[in-house]
Order: sequence, then C-alpha cells, then structure tokens
Amino acid sequence: MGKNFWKIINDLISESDLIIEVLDARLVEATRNKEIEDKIQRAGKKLLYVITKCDLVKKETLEQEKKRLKPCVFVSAKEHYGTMILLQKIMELAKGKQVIVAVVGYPNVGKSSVINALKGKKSAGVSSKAGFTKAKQKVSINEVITLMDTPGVFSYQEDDEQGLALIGSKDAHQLKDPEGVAYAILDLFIKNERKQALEDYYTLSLEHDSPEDILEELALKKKKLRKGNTPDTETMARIVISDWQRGYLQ
Ligand SMILES: Nc1nc2c(ncn2[C@@H]2O[C@H](COP(=O)(O)OP(=O)(O)OP(=O)(O)O)[C@@H](O)[C@H]2O)c(=O)[nH]1
Ligand SMILES: [Mg+2]
Repeated sequence: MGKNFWKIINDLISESDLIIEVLDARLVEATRNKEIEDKIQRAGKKLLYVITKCDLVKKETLEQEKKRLKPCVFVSAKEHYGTMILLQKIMELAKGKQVIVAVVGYPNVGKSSVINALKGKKSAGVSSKAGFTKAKQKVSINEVITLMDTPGVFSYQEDDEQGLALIGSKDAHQLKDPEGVAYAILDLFIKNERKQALEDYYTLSLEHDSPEDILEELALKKKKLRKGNTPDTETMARIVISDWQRGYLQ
C-alpha cells in the first residue's frame, strides 16, 4: 500500500479516540486488516469490530466469531439489527467522555450504511460501487459520539484478483480468472446454506452442490453455451461476478 495511504490512516488514528473496523459477515477474515489493527493498538487507541451484513449469513457462523473477535458487535444495516447494541457499546467505551469514532474498512464493506443506521437517517452516501465515499465526513450522533465516515482506504495487493473482485474493486471484465472468482462467490452461498438465494435470483432450481458444478449448471440453464453446446462457464462466471458486485446477488 502506498505512502499516501499510510498518511491517511495515521492521521485518522491520531484524530480519533475509538476506531470501528467494519467487517463483512460473509468475509470476516478477508476484510480484516491486521496491519491497521496493530497500528491502532500501538497508538493506544481502542478498536471495536463491527460485523455487518449479518442478514446474509447463518447465525451459527456469527456465534463462532463472537468468541474470536473482542469486542465485537453484529449488525445488519439493511434490517436495522444491532444498531442499539452498537450505540450502547460505543457509549460504554466512551466512559462518559466525548469521543470521535473513525469508521474504517475495505471499500464497499458497508461503512456508510452502518453510520446511517446509527444516525437513524441517511447522512452518508451509500452505493454498491466500491470506493463511493470519497472524503472524510463527520456525522454527529449525539452529544457524546461523533462518527467519522472514511473512504474505503484499505486495499488488496494488485495481484490478489480474488480479493479485489469479491469486494468489488476489480471489474468482472478485467479479471484473468473469472471462473476462480465465481467459485469463491458461489462457495459463500453454499457455505452459508443460501443456495436458495441463487435459485431465487436466477429463477431456476439447482441440482448440484459444488461451486464448479453449480457454475456449469447455471451456464447450461441460462443458455450461456460455447460451440457444440458445452457450458460457457467463463461468460457465466463474469455474469455472476457482475451481479455480485452490483449488489443484485446477495
Ligand atoms: N444485505 C445487506 N447489504 C448491505 C448492508 N449494509 C450495506 N449493504 C450494501 O452494501 C453496499 C455498500 O454499502 P456502503 O455503506 O456504501 O459501503 P461503504 O463501506 O461505505 O463503501 P465505500 O464508501 O465505497 O467504501 C451497498 O450496496 C449497500 O446497500 C447490510 O447490512 N446488509
Ligand atoms: Mg462509504
């Protein structure tokens, strides 16, 4: 990551009393940034994990995370779940003093949505396009808490195609291995027992259970075929990735 990136992060850490690292419930480990967590700790600032988009995963998955990441709060900005608990947790960590809380995380992870859910109204812009928030923005929640929305300044290495594609930072048509990325996306649905969501979105029923078989099945049923009527998994992969990145497929 570039020099400019670290300057933004360092400034952000020194300006705030508490840092919320927003993580995607479907990709908890992949959306953590250990380097930043270390920096926060070294600066003597408090770190609170907020796992969002909880409406998209199974409850049991979350129970495991709770034991591993401390302190952590589960929310779904979409279903207005967990926002009161989050507010209480911030108040508890603030110990009666005024606090500036920086909200950080990978692009598109759901930072601005968490802020809007806490505020109770739309104060921060939200979009399924990664990199939507362009500048730091302060949002006052009450007399005690001021939140700082930040651009998704974390990034994956340029060569981590899968990571970049999953968070929507690399476009479906720029990918060298679209099938590999589509398998990773399909695997998230399988792992979270959400095959139904795929069936609903593509209006079909799926007989198979592995990412490889499902991609072929989707290609066949959606009539994405190569010469000789074999499934065009590459074209289907790009469709799946694009639907995922635009937030249609959730
Ligand atoms: N299902 C679901 N979708 C969510 C949730 N929170 C956010 N989203 C969706 O995720 C996408 C990104 O949300 P944002 O809040 O703009 O994410 P961000 O981290 O601020 O993104 P950048 O500003 O681009 O870094 C949008 O399409 C939201 O509708 C949630 O709790 N559940
Ligand atoms: Mg944003």
